[in-house]
Amino acid sequence: MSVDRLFLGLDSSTQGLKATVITEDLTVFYEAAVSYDQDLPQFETNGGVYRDSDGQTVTSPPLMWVGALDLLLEKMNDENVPVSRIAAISGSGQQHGSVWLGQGAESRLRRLDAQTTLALQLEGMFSLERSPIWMDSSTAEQCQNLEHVMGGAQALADLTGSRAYVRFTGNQIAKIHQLQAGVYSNTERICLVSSFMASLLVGDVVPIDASDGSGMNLMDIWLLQWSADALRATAPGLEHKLGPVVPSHSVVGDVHTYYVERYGFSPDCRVIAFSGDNPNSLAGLGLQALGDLAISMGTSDTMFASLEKPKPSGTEGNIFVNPITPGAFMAMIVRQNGSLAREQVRDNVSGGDWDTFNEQLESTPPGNGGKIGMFFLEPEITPPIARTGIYKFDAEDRQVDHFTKAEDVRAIVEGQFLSMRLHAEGIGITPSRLIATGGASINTSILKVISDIFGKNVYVAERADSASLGAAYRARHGLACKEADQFISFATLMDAATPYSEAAVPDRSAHAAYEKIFDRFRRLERLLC
Ligand code: ADP
Ligand code: XUL
Repeated sequence: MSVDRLFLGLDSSTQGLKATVITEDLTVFYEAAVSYDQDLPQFETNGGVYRDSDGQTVTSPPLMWVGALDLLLEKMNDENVPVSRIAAISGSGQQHGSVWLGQGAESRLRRLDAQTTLALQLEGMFSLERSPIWMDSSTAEQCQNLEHVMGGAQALADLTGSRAYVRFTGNQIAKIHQLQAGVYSNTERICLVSSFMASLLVGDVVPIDASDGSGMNLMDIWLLQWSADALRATAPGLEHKLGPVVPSHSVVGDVHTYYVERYGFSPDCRVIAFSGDNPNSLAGLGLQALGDLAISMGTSDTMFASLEKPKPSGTEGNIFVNPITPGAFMAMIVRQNGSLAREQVRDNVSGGDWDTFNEQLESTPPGNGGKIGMFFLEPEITPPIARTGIYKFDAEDRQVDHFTKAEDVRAIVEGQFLSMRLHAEGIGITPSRLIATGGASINTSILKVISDIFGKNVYVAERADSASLGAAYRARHGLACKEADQFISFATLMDAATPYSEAAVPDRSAHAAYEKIFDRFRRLERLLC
């Protein structure tokens, strides 16, 4: 009865947990979402996170992620989703975040009881009640040390795909080992957000996949295994706490009886290794053609592309193992000041309304009359800027205090995507077309600016949630590989996926306006680094 089978993709992101269910022919059957701030208010997060007063430490409670899974599955039951037909599940996690499981956690996971909620059963299981997440920038010291021990930033990048990054899990682990030695020694296992969510479903600690594992500064991206040197430079006994690395298409187990008895899942429902949200977005967009550059505008803004022969940079960007094509890679650039920074400007000058924001954007000329703005409301990843601030320059490069409201709107959007273009070029990405995804990709006024800045067409997928959709595709793909007992090309399965539609085309004179200010932008940005 293969026509009746369904596949579930989850996305455990910064602000919430999403689900996308697809049919065998890749049609979206059902979607749902849980918002941490709204649906789990008892955790008192803001945008899903806690920001410490030091301006650097950013964490989230893993018990909230656990609670969100039950809420989402209850919703699916309430809305009569035929979960018994779900043949496989995969998922995305916000990258780099770590979940610290205390002694006895593995046996607690194995003993899950369908009579009561996950949160009630797993409370107290964590050796760290607040997990460091990707927005954390408190590990500069550990990064310096890792690069030093590994022979410099370029040597570390050549091995792990990235120079040392403050958000990368290995550096977060080193910090906890140094500052909270008791926590470290009481920790039975360390998961990524992705492998943790998969572990909840299987009822056992499951392996980290090679693609999300590339975001830790710990894995040899060529051999797809932990680097003994990087582990040693990070913390003692780490290999055992991390467990093995597996290819992204691996089956990591079947759903635990908890889900069979409580929600009606089939006991044969397989769980395919979860991965990072950006790798899964690449899968969701079916991004394999050279020259296709994805721009994902979720909480962070990211840019990524598939590539075969990467040259990791000791200064910027990240190389990850490709989640869908064995032997291939993906290049990525991340801007922390993405949607949340745009939202802050929208709230300050557009009355909190995207339509007003768009009217203001469209009322100003491309290039903003020479005015350039850089909004670092949070410490920035690309370019690396630790101190927050808003910098505004007039057409003569003089720093000024004020723009008009409409100029502010144009300045933030232009500043964000001029910087993206600059750094994409920095890691050798020259796109022939752009594919936009993530929450802000429904905003065509923003897409128009992006198209003009790059001078390329912008396309959008039918669904903005490419991370949960990509996870559903990977569930389908992982099961197909398992059933064939060999690797099957992802592309052959994707034939049925909906192609992109054109959302913006560049205007020649607007593009020329950006060409004119590009070098100025580069120079001004460099002054701030
Ligand atoms: P994540 O997966 O990181 O939680 P999403 O991909 O769901 O994030 O994107 C959420 C973001 O989308 C919100 O923070 C919001 O700023 C942005 N967004 C939603 N609608 C619009 C819009 N019309 N214009 C611009 N941005 C939008
Ligand atoms: C990627 C990164 C962010 C998170 C957001 O390196 O830090 O895009 O994955 O969920």
